[in-house]
Amino acid sequence: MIKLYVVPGSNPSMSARLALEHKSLQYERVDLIPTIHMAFLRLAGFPARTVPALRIEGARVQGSLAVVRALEELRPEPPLFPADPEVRRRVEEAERWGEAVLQPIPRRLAWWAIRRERKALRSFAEGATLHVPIGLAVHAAGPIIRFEIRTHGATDDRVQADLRALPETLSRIDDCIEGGVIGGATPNAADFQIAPSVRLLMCSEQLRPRVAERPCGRLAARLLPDFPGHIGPVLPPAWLRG
Ligand SMILES: N[C@@H](CCC(=O)N[C@@H](CS)C(=O)NCC(=O)O)C(=O)O
Repeated sequence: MIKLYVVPGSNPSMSARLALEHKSLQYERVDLIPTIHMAFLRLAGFPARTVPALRIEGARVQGSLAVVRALEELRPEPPLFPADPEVRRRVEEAERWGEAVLQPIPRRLAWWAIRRERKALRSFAEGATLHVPIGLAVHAAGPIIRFEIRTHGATDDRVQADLRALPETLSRIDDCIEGGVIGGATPNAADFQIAPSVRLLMCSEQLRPRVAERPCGRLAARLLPDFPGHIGPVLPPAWLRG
């Protein structure tokens, strides 16, 4: 049995889920509480502390890029990468950018926002099985939120800089769609890496109107119609000007 360890609202966890579904692989999803998940994964024998983490035929695989490649090896059809080497190179380049540059942006934004609006945490847990009453988890989440903010460097300055660069970031994704690297009829590994991050941005009611009608917003909504999570208007309006 394949087991996928995730954290609710985690964008790379969603990348792994999309890849498993693309391959029509049966799997058990284990929802973990953020921060606690790090100790849990170590106890479960994983070498690192991040989700997504996958147990597959006795092996342990961690990191969204590695998970996708393990699934491709396990079940080559339908593929997650194009057969043409040049097209594949472009897909892998977009996927790497999605993982290294794009992925941390909505993660920082979400933790920054959750600190100001605790009920957002509850909204991300919708549909997850956490084995603790959600009201209690949210009530006791102060230390978790502070830890996650430190871990991911979700400072005011950083979030403001992310927002200033957002038009450029979204344009880069729209260019990938325009160039046919992502957004095709059959999604590839770069679609699955990038779409969850765009969709997580769209959980912010202030950012959603800036994203939803763009090609990247439409792609994210198509691939992830049911992504949970709602962040209210916590961003200072001055950060959104420009
Ligand atoms: N870029 C990696 C990182 C994944 C990552 O940072 N996951 C977060 C949850 S969204 C996590 O587990 N954070 C704990 C930590 O950074 O120690 C990937 O794509 O798998």
